[in-house]
Amino acid sequence: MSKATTTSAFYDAGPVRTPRVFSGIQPTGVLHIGSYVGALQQWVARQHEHENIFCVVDLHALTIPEVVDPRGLRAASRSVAALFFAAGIDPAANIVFVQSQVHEHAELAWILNCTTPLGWLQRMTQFKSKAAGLESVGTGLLDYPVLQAADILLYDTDLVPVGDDQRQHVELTRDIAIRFNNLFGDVFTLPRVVIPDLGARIMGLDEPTVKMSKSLAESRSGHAINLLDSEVTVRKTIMAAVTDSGREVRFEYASPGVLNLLTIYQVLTDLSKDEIEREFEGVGYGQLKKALVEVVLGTLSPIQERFRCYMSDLDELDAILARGAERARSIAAGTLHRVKGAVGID
Ligand code: ATP
Ligand code: LTN
Repeated sequence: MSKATTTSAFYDAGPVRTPRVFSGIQPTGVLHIGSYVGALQQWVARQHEHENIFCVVDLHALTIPEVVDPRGLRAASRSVAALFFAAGIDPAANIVFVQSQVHEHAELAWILNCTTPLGWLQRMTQFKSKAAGLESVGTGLLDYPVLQAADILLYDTDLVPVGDDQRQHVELTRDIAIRFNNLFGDVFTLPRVVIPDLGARIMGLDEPTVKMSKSLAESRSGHAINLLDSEVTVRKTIMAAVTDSGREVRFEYASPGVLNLLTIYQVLTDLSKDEIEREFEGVGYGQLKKALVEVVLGTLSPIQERFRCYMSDLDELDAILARGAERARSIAAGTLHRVKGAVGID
């Protein structure tokens, strides 16, 4: 498989046209601080520099039936969209929509299914880990990355800002696009993955060797800090975070638990490693945790306030998403037309 070029200095896609950014998050539960620093925060930071399309990927969420129920899914889609805006995504400057409202995604996924070798999907680490232990594996779980490729390719996307766990899916998207272009002509723009230098893989606070994830947070109370957690929960979760038996706060040689806390602290404060080490010189992990509680609360509290505001007017929220879907459709329809022409079904 080809390697997607990773861009960590966020937007240097070249002078030809304003780079287009596409990314998405599944409505499978409340977002945590990992998805915030790995994805959402970088979207917000660069939102006015580029043309951005941000999507609540509810069709992807259907691959995890135990997480969702019909009423729950509808509510979760709204709530994730409200969190995008609460985190600072400007609805006037960006296209934000719910995936199922633009049918072109499912249609393109089908066409791409027909050119994507099964072996490419069977090799995906996310598929292997999510399928492990399941009695019955839905076809959707295997096909998940093809739908993700359709999301990205429909918009002639240049850059896909995601956390480290999604790197493989964006590389696969490139491979799917290259294969399609080889078969049918130059139809798709090749996207590049954008992974933040810092915070691309926030680990579980209860188990710092596994990635913080929404699915694990469902069953483990000390695993994640959710963006909607109360002050009491945030304090309890951080103070109980796994560290080690040492006490010196240093980045070098830090155990995974301490490094994770330091990374969250660094990414939320924007301080340098030296500044952080000086701040905690001689005071031990307890002080680091207390300071982290304050920094996290300082980040979450304005987000929670704006979230409540968006959720208090669901008609307005739905109207923003409907406008987003309409704008998305106008781009997606053009690409799908091109694809259909290329394969001979126009
Ligand atoms: P699930 O457990 O349901 O698979 P998740 O916790 O992995 O969910 P997603 O909603 O799938 O989270 O991810 C949304 C975005 O956040 C993606 O770009 C993903 O790469 C990023 N992300 C998720 N978890 C982390 C993490 N622990 N650290 C950094 N980025 C993350
Ligand atoms: N698989 C991604 C969510 C996702 C996505 C996308 C991300 C679906 N479609 C397109 C970027 C671009 C995840 O975070 N689990």
